[in-house]
Amino acid sequence: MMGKTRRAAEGQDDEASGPNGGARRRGAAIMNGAESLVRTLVAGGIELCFANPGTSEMHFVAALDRVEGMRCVLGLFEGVVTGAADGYARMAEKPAATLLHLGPGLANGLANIHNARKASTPIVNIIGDHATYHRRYDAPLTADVEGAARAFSHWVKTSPDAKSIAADGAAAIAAARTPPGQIASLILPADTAWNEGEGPAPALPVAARAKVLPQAVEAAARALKSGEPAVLLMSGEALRAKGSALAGRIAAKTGAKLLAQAFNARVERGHGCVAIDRIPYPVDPALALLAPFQHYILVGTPPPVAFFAYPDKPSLLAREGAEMHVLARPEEDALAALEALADALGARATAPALAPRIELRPATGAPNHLTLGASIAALLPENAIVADESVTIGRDFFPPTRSAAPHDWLQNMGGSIGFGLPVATGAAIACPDRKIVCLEGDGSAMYTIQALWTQAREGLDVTTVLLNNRSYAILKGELANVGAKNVGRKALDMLDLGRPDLDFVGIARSMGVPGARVETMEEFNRRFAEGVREPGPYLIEVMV
Ligand SMILES: Cc1ncc(C[n+]2csc(CCOP(=O)(O)OP(=O)(O)O)c2C)c(N)n1
Repeated sequence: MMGKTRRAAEGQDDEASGPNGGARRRGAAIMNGAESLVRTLVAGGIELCFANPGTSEMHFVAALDRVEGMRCVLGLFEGVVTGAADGYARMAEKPAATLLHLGPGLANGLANIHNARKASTPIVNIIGDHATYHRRYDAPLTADVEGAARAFSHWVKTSPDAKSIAADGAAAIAAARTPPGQIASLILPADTAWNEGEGPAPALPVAARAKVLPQAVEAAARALKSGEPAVLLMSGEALRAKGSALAGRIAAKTGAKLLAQAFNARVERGHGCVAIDRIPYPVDPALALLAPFQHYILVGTPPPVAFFAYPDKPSLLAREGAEMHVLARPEEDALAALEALADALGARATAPALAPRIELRPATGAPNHLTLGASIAALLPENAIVADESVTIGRDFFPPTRSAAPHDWLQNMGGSIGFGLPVATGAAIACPDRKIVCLEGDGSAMYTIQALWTQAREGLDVTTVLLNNRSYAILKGELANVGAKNVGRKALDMLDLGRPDLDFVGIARSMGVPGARVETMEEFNRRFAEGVREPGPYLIEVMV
């Protein structure tokens, strides 16, 4: 340190870096890196930041008050923050930002980042880190943030200094918006935030979805005209109303079956829409359903794969020798591809089969997978958004809701539970004029139950149907499916949520969300109708 102060040795002797860590220059108001970044986000169309901040993000938080146009929503656990960003972007059709606290904050949020990534949801993660010169000392919160982010992101960068952060922010937004939607993780060291920045950077252009090659359309048309059994397997944009209407025309013209993957990011459905069944989650029914098909026209999705491997069962669900024809890859323009395919088949004017508008009656008696499905179908309000983490009980909800009032159905494509409540929260912020119905397993709920607090604080219009079966029911089935032998008390205890029983009405109340427990379908119908009629968050605990 000879001849140099400690501050100079640490690279802090910059006139823009004040003793209180704030950017300043004698006589002139300047903008620090954090504010440059927030303004860049707003310029790039990001209006929402889901946050759980810490010391290293304080300059970003402070900048929020100086910048118009950025709403910031607090989540009390990072899994709520990242899941809400997923739900928001699915419905707003543009990314939100998250604000996460160093490696551990990111780690807490990664499971729902994983789910968003599998759903091709765009998110811009801003992850605070120690000041660049502080990292070498291995202070308590030091971790390999880039390493952790890389495993779950399409784009990762540590912004090296305050002069770079705005341009890096613009690059992160462009990366997130790259079709079909990506995870961009921008790491913001504390001194990058507090030193003098360059001011905001303008938004970068984003490539539109690429058009598919004519050969892809021709091959699909040939397969559909072959007379051999064919299925259009769809995901992504193809499951929105425009896509399914086109697919419906193609199916009506050619006799092809329409199917969606078992789990999908967003399906527009209900009466008046083309109804598209999903591949079942259990392997045997999936194999049985798919056994007849020789040709798969893949629209924005890979070939069908079993969720898990099981002894003596195949990983791939299509029959052996089935032919795969990629009409559109996930990042390509599936709607234009379906239009071109409809034209090639002369199907543009063929009337699709639409889910009929029929009188649906709420069920009575004991709550179970069938009665709940019937009541939800009958009582779902028009234009609702369903965030579905109903796990085993909800496996049969899809068919009866085919003729429900038109709605969007959001599912977990990443399989990491703790998804439903945060996604419902984000969707409610994206669509304040729509009712959100969250179908939630009790086991899954306990991962990110704090989302209820955010719903209460923000006054969000979410009715949660909490399916309380006091168990990880799905895993009881899986125990048998994987061939586990000599299952005893210790194993079964790992799948049981009793002792003590959870009281979800009490939990919800403690976080500002009113609720009611129901034991019969008659009570459910009354409470559900109430929940969807009244604005604001509400929870119905269904004992099943
Ligand atoms: C992050 C994560 N941890 C564990 C699991 C394994 N898992 C899958 S479903 C499940 C239980 C779900 O329980 P619940 O929501 O009550 O639905 P149920 O099975 O009772 O229908 C568990 C623990 C998982 N998928 N993701």
